[in-house]
Amino acid sequence: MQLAVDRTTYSAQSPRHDWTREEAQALYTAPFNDLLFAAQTVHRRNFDPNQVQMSRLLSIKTGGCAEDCGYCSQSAHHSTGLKASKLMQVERVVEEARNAKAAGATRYCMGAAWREPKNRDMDALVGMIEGVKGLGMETCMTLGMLTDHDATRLADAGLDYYNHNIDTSEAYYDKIITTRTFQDRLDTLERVRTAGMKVCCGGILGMGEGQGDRVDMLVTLANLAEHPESVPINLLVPIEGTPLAKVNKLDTIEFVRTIATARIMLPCSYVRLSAGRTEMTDEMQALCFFAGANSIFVGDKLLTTGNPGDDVDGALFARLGIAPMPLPAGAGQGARQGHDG
Ligand code: SAM
Ligand code: DTB
Ligand code: SF4
Repeated sequence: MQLAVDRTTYSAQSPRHDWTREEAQALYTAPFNDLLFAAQTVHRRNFDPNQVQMSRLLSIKTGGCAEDCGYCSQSAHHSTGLKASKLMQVERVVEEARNAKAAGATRYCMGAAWREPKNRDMDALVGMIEGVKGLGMETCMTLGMLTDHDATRLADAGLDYYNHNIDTSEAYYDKIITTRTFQDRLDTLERVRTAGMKVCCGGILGMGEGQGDRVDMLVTLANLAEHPESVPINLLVPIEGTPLAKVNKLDTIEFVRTIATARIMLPCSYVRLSAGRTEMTDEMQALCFFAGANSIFVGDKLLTTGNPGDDVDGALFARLGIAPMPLPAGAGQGARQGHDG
């Protein structure tokens, strides 16, 4: 029987970087069962389908951000009632990472509410990277825009991943953020690559965007010169006091379609079911894992909002027969290990 999803579209052995909008749209809108079958087929070719990678987040610098991202609790442009705080001490960050490791996380992601890091913060950031790596965990940071110099310093300190999301389509970007451009995001992503770090880049669904915006975002990600190793797909967590607080909820099936289409277009990337899991049923998450999501944030807190927590996730994993993914051999050694630069 002929599947509505053309086999040739998803059977390529190596990742493609020449996706057209039409091809991506055809996948996204295919009959749901065909799309999920194709996504699960691609998933099994590249990953253990019953393992999920676990990352843990920490907000190392909270609130008071100069950017005006319409979804964010941490923007100084919105009155969300969030208390701003200074950059955390290195020792406290390493202590938190130690607890996360004990609870099973293999990657530690440190986020700062900055437009970009300042020079005076770089020594502390380097100390955090070195301290967390010393525990044998992979490291990730998300600090806003980077200069070439910042990117090189972070890579030299051994930072494994840099998270920098494009968040939505280029066309919808200025409906959500006006203090920077889509191109600014792409420029930082290129600096991260040039410095030799792995890229974590995805977006947020449910911000009032259309289906075409979700498809276009995936086309941008898939047509980057190298696919991001990690692709976080967040479901908007509505925050009181932000412009997006009252936006209509996204249809669950649209969310799962986006995950499945991402899995097919970015076949070797980890697709992370990121923010918004506290609002998802177990069944929705199960569908997302079937569609190819194979990474989550663990612990009871993301940056400023809640997350299911280890007990709830442990119960879900047990029901689904999913196991935490161990660190691959040699991982957590840093982008520049054994490198002169
Ligand atoms: N300031 C840095 C930046 O914007 O790149 C790093 C921190 S920022 C909070 C990291 C990402 O979190 C954003 O790009 C966005 O994708 C996600 N995020 C922030 N608030 C969110 C919300 N309310 N719901 C879902 N995702 C959110
Ligand atoms: C990403 O894509 N999602 C994470 C991480 N990268 C930094 C952040 C989610 C934040 C959710 C809202 C909050 O907790 O403030
Ligand atoms: Fe600042 Fe990042 Fe929040 Fe935007 S998403 S307001 S840049 S912390």
